[in-house]
Amino acid sequence: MHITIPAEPHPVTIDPAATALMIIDMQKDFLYPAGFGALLGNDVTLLQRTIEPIQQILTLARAHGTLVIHTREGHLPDLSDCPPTKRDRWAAGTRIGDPGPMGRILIRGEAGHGIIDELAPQAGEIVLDKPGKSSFYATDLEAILHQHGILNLLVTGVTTDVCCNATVIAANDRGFNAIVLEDCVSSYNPARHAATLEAIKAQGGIFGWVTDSAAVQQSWPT
Ligand code: C5J
Repeated sequence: MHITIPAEPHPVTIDPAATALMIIDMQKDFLYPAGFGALLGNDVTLLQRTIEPIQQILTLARAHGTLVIHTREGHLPDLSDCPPTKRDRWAAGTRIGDPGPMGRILIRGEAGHGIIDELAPQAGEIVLDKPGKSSFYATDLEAILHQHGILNLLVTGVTTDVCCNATVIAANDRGFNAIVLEDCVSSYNPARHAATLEAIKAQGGIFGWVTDSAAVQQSWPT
């Protein structure tokens, strides 16, 4: 059975059974006022507006047995999976692995690396640790999606312009349909958020589609 979701640049027709919900990097360090993102001077309330619509889509996915994949950006404590180029461009005190307000910055197992309480994964849901911005880089994501017969990704999370965008572009190159829910993604910078969504849906959907949580909820089979 297929459904058609209103979207830009045009409606997208998908099989819900071949669709996964991706919740990208909804981590305490990015979203909580006591986290690393806030320490850098970012307004985390811009990101927090995604929490409620993602909760709604997550509830829908759980009710229908849709594959849910939570990702976390982070590195091993010894930084062996962190290229020096990714670390050294930042000022001391704000680099990956430096002590931050919620533990070592972007290090697996630290408090700030964890997924926010509001979207805590349930047993059986995939939690994918990724050392890069793209969810496909140095992870088993592509194999997992093929294993579950997934062709379509509902993309949610943060940030629109960085890890969501990198994942959408990589998904498109690998033959997956990326459908971004605009109220479920956000950036510390509204202009970059808007520009990224514009680029994704440009040229007839060069990287994918843009829709919102209401359109998905109304289209999903009951
Ligand atoms: C960033 C992300 N912005 N999850 N990470 O460094 O978008």
